[in-house]
Amino acid sequence: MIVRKALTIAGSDSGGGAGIQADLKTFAAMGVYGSSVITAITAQNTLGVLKSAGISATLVGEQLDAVLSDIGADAIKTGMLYDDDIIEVITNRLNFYQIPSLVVDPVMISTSGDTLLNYSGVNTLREMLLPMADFITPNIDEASALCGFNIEKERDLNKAARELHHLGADFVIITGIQRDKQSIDFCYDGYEFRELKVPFIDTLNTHGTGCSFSAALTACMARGASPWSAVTMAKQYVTSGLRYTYQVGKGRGPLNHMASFFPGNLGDMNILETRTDAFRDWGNKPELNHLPLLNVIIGGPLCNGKDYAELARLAVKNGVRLIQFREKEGDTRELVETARKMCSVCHEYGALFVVNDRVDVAVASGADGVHIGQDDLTPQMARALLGPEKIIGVSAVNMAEAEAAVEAGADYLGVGPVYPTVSKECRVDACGSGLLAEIVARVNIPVVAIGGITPENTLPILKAGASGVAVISSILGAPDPAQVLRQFMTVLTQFGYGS
Ligand code: TZP
Ligand code: MG
Repeated sequence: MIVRKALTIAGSDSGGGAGIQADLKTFAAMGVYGSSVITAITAQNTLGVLKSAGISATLVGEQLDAVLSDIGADAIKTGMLYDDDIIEVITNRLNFYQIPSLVVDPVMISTSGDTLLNYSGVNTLREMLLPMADFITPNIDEASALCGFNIEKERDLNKAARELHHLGADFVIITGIQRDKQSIDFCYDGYEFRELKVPFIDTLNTHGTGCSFSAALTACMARGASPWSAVTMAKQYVTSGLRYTYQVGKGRGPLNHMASFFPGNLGDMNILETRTDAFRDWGNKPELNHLPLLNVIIGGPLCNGKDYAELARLAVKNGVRLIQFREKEGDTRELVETARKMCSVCHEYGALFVVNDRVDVAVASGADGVHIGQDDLTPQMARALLGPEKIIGVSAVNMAEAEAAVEAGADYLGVGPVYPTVSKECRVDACGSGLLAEIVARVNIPVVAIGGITPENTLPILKAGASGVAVISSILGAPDPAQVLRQFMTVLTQFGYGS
């Protein structure tokens, strides 16, 4: 199980839109495990902060020890820190635990005008915490306070970003700039300045935007993203949240932290990408183990009149580790029914079961994944729909398609037709083992060869480096399929199957 972990050190917002609550929601939506160290409690709602009180610095330190000595964190963010005593404890602890990535959101004053960090806290933050920061995400006012001069003109942004970098933050993001109907974050990584722009979303419900941005950035860093792509993804996350905000309370409501899931409009590229990214490489994805793999594809005219679940049983009993259900005709309900039975047979024997083309049938039958082609849903769409724990196989006929599929998040490739086939009208001629070998050398996921494969012609394919073969007619069209299955297994065993 690969689950990355993020920790937020911040204040509690009883209204749930900002602070610790926003951070934890954001971590969850971005697919990382979230923990929290509370520095202050605010009595707060969408109208403002009614009262706040700091937690004792000792107890803040104890919370940090509790989390970091056990759970750990791949990235940490700080938000409302309340006072200088708390900042001191935090910097001491963070020095001790050596966290890979630290995002400092130098929260000072709430949008409603309430003080969230005491006066001497600003100096302590600048002197102690800033030098440790991998990122700092101030708005214009906070950047001005830290730099000691007012940012008034565009060119002051450069100066401020340089100054914050000089003070020790590796990557500076001055947030919340509004110009020409665009929302702009001004970024500086010590090498170049870039403006990150998205269309300005005109909504009053912006409570928690800053917290959520820095939390999303932290989540992306915890997942191992590069700094620039982490900033881009974080901006995308907040933009979707603002586009699908809803009214909570009588004042400025929060962005919709769960926009990727609810209302979850996957037609929105922002949401699609946020959700796909959140699911990428995460969770208990079933492994294509026992390589090289014999992948039997069940469905189509050769199966007419036969019981698909029994065909699957025959295959998995003879050592097949991956069954694909490929049926181009039929009612959806019947397909789901058949898929469920096949799936349960496969699982009984520890084999994997994927469905061709139909992501809906795969979800409804509890399949381990889908196998999709170039005309089907994109791999990103499939990932967004299936979640993190499923296998996505993609068909490719050339290098460009193979590389694009890997980039799009495929878990394995089906490459072919390697030999001439009658089971499918293919877009290209048989490619032989040459192209197969080139693709295998270029991509870092398993490649399964397909098209006209028999026990007799399997050896060159395995020698070309394929992780397995996918077969229809030489097995389903044989008078004695079990015998052909055994012949395949003999060849695969020579190539390490079962050892
Ligand atoms: N994709 C490329 S070739 C092919 C598919 C689905 C058909 C493979 O079937 P057979 O009968 O094993 O050649
Ligand atoms: Mg297809």
